[in-house]
Amino acid sequence: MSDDSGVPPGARALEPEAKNHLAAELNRTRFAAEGTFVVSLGSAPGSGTTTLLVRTLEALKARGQTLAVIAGDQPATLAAVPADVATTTASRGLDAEAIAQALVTHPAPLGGTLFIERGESPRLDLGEAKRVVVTAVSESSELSIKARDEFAAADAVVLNKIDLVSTLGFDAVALERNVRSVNPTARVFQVSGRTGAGFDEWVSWLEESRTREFTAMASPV
Ligand SMILES: Nc1nc2c(ncn2[C@@H]2O[C@H](COP(=O)(O)OP(=O)(O)OP(=O)(O)O)[C@@H](O)[C@H]2O)c(=O)[nH]1
Ligand SMILES: [Mg+2]
Repeated sequence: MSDDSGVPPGARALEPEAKNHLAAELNRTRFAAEGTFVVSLGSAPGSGTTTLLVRTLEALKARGQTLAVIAGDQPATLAAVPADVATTTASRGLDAEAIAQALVTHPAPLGGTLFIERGESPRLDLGEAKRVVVTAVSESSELSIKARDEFAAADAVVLNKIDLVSTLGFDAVALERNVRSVNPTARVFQVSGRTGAGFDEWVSWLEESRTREFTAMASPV
């Protein structure tokens, strides 16, 4: 069948959302086949994400993991991560296809963990296993309308710079309550990328999630 344009419906260009969905599914299939656990980190500028990521990489490296990073438009991250962690930037807007393109030249570590630093990129499915939102006590405990979607879609929320909580008088209870109002199930971690406080719990969650992901891959229901 064709409409007035004479173009069969199946031959039309996909809407960007559908196109991203397809690319994300392809990424997911690839990650499952290669046993790569993929975590994306979204955050507002200055949340301490680079510091958090570097410390997280060091902790996972010490636990014997193979790691890689795709930094969206975050060149500072490339300079900061340990030299033996493979890093690259995504060539254009951070969507699922950009991730697939980055993986052509920088394959994800087989059986390892790949972090994607999303920054403030729009909330798109990249094919990741876990979506994490990083916020900091230097920001507001109220969630902006824009941020609400991000928090609602997160598997975990990391409240960073917890070493400054009393200095800045930040209300961590209010933040957690606000997160819960849009997302009752997300894990919430309070950490300091500077001092390492809270890292045991956060890094253990990453490891446990990775193990669960592989177990789920090995025995699909
Ligand atoms: N007190 C404290 N400061 C931190 C912590 N983490 C990062 N910082 C400081 O916060 C500033 C920003 O840190 P980055 O790690 O570059 O943060 P970012 O979110 O990657 O920043 P951009 O990529 O520039 O948006 C730096 O001055 C860090 O030293 C923390 O846990 N506690
Ligand atoms: Mg950064």
